[in-house]
Amino acid sequence: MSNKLIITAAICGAETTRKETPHLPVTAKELGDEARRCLEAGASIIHLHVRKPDGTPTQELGFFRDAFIAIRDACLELPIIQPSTGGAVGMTFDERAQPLELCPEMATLDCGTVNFGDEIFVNDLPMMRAFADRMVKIGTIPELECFDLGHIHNAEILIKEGRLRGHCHFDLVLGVPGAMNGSADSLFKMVSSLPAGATWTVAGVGRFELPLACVALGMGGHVRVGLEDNIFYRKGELSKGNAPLVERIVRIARELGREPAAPDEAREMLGIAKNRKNKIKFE
Ligand code: KMH
Ligand code: ZN
Repeated sequence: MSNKLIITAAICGAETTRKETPHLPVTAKELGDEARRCLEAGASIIHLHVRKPDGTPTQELGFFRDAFIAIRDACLELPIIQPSTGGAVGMTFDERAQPLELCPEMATLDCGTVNFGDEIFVNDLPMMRAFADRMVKIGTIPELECFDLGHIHNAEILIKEGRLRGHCHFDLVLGVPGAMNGSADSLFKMVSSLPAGATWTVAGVGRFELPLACVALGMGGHVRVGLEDNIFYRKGELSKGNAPLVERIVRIARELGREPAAPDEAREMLGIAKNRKNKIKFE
């Protein structure tokens, strides 16, 4: 089993605004350039949301296609482009599913309804089943996003129903107000509840991003950082983009004897065939 570290860069998100940070990439060109900087810094997965020019979150296919092309054209080596099927709170299944038209190598599959700040992010089981079936049909690997302990058990329902076969990769998102908090104890509980053989990434929200990443590095997990989850480099200091957050994780990981995985190494660790990228529908 590889000791390498898969770093996901969540470069844009649906909630972070340009008002909060001027470093947020919004246009396809900005997303492409930001993905290149993150790849060069050591990320192998780009978790992707897209925006309209005024910054409004959207799941429209055209915006995703433009961003996919911009990322492909900007990067020397193609990272795993992982579009969100979560979108923004309040979007319908049909809206959210649009990026699957591009046959991505990987996409998020949100594993349960959850309080999301003052709002509710709805992911009922019928919706989860529909996303899982669509992804299996087109050969897209789901990243099972869990915001709470019960979400892992929801994913297990999909596994028991035979909807998810093969390797499972989880993204444990901790620190969303209203969901599982950002303590190390929460991470331990989540990890000890995962099905045998699963791999996992931690995404700590806000001030929990760095400490949870450090815990995950020591536990053998993988790490997600980026302006979707956290806009600060340190207290009171905005991160000048996503790459400085990736670079810091690489420095810490190397001290612990963990090298960042290149995209093809990450593909192998996640059970994505090397030539699967040829099936992405860029045009
Ligand atoms: N924007 C959040 C409501 C995902 O990407 O799948 C949902 C989200 C999860 O970001
Ligand atoms: Zn997301």
